[in-house]
Amino acid sequence: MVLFQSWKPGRLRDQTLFEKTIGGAESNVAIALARLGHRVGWFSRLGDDPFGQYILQRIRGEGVDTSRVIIDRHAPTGIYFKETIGSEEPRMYYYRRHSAASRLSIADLDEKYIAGAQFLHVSGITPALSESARELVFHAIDVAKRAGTKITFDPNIRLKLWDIDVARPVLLDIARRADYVLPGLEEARLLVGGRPVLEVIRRLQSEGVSRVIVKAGAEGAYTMAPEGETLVHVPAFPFAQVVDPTGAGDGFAAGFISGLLKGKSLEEAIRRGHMVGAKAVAVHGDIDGYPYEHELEDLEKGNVPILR
Ligand code: KDG
Repeated sequence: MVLFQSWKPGRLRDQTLFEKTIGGAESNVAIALARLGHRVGWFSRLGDDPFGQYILQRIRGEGVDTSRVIIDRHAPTGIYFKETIGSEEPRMYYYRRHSAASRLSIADLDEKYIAGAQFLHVSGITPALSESARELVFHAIDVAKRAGTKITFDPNIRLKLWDIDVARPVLLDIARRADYVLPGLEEARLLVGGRPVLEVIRRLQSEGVSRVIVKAGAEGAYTMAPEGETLVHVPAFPFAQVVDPTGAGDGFAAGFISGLLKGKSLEEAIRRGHMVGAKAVAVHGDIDGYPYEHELEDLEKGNVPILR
């Protein structure tokens, strides 16, 4: 989607100036992975309009393969506005009903493309867009599973798009099929209930979800081996200030996938996820903070940047 965000905090209704940029969970992950030096593709449907052209240019400009993107002449590109009031979590206002992306369907999938990938990243947003988009997500997962492509899944629960009672069975169904499930703690609680992290993870496991990595913001992340007893805690990477938390979870997913692609252990991959997430929250915008590989390496080594 095209994202309109204002630099001045305050109610959306009082804003007069907006910056035009882009956002969207899956494209955020793709961009962050491309910056880390990985070969990555993203696909969707975009309207045959200036916003669609803009999104394509931006994502392509990041080095993401957009060759499977479909330009839809019959529906517009989705847009959204971000409202930031003080230190509250930003609020999103979506204009995406009947958008080109909501018309995604099984016929749009290049199965060989998915089968040729090492990872397929799925968000819980696309299945919320329409029945046909939901079918596409399940089909892509089936193709990936048959091909041995690993699946990462971030539930990205968006209650503005669907009711939790409708969302829950769909998201749990996807989670059961995924190799790595990356919910925020509150999202995991929405899915299965429970309070302490250990209880939440156990509940997800008893739902048939094999590997869960629960993100708990500044506390870090928690995971547990499928048959394990002990909770593994990976502390967050220290960050000075949260300017805008949007896009942090997508950054985490990208850092995590990047770590696995580099053959790192699960804990190291989670740490890499934290580092990308920490960079994301330090600036406005969903994608602006995602680091390049050399910046991440500096961070890992504790190198102090020369400023002047
Ligand atoms: O994870 C960040 C996304 O929420 C944001 O980029 C926009 O995809 C989006 C959504 O639907 O909220």
